[in-house]
Amino acid sequence: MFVDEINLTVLSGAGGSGSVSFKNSSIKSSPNGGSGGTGGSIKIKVNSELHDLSHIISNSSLKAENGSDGNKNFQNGKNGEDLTIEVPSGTQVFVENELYADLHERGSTYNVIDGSRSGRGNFDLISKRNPNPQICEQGQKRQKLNIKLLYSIYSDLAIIGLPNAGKSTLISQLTNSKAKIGDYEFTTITPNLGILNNSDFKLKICDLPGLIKGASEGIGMGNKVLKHLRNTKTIVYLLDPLNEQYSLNEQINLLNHEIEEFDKSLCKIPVIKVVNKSDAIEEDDDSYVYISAIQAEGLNKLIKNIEETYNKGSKRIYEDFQKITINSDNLNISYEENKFTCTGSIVEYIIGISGSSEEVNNEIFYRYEKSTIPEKLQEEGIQNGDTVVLGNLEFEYKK
Ligand SMILES: Nc1nc2c(ncn2[C@@H]2O[C@H](COP(=O)(O)OP(=O)(O)OP(=O)(O)O)[C@@H](O)[C@H]2O)c(=O)[nH]1
Ligand SMILES: [Mg+2]
Repeated sequence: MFVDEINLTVLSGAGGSGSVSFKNSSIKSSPNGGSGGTGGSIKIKVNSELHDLSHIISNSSLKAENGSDGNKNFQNGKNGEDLTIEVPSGTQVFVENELYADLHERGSTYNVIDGSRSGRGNFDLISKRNPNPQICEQGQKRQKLNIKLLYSIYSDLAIIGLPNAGKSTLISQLTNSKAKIGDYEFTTITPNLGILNNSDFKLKICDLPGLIKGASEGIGMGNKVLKHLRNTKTIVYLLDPLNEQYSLNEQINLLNHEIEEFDKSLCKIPVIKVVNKSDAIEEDDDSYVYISAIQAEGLNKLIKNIEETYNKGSKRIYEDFQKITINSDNLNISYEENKFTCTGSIVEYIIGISGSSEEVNNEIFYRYEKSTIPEKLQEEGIQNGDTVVLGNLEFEYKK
């Protein structure tokens, strides 16, 4: 079954924690605790051998490997393996309905979430301020993101029209495609692909499900059809003179309108207006190409027209687009009854320390003072005597 849309939850690997150890354990000198390994990242990579998303399980949770913890004697933890999701070229990545990546190039890789930060061991924490640390950092937890993958087929020519216009009949005549044909509406529910092999001319053709009024708002299979126009070079409007509801002109207006409403940029793709079922009507308008798909009449003329339009059309260039997803340094402050609760990855970093309790507290306050939190708290209107909450730590605010 052809799959062109998938929702997924992805989680980066957690960072490994550092360790506290000493060469001389009786007097706790010469720190030699190793650091944790970084967690694995989540990546999305184009594999041009793929032609849909059916190899990915919808609504599943995909996790990268955790980094392992550091150990005594300078043993650093191993980094977690990245998890790479392979997708066909022509895949878009959405986070909360916002486009984050549009992947076209072979091998192109999008970093959805970086692996979580590792914690340093007491050897890596040696500093002038603390030459003999008895503390280490904990690794950062997994970062989670809900994403949607959307695949749009590449084609040289897409055939669109109202239900029953004869689109599947036409692709079956032009190519090797075995598209299902029926005298009822919505016979086609997923796109059919076929190759037209015409001596020096080879075209990938796509037959799409029928479009109806309101398609751009998702009526019928509307946006599932329209999104496949994103990666096509030429469009055939296949018009049905036997349609009892819409005249030829009304069919053109309907198709133009739905495409424009869905995505204005698709209006630039050259369109050939083809009237099918010429076996059943009089041909009386030069602005159309008349064919009878069922009787294979007028197809050579149509192929010539497609060839000319295709060659004349500006060659569409598909460029990758990528933007960074997770801002790893985030801070949220909530306020209730003189209590300012701070959460986010900055806070996790500040309080993620273990070891000797006195040193842990000193280090937390040192990091807190150096961070942007005091300034942000002032902006939020904190007063002396109010309470600051960082994780499970509460203290009185003093300017
Ligand atoms: N008279 C006549 N009938 C045709 C012609 N082409 C297709 N048909 C008939 O029209 C009906 C619909 O054909 P399909 O090819 O399934 O149409 P479609 O546009 O793919 O339909 P959907 O997938 O439902 O949108 C079938 O009964 C075909 O036999 C033609 O050139 N002349
Ligand atoms: Mg069909």
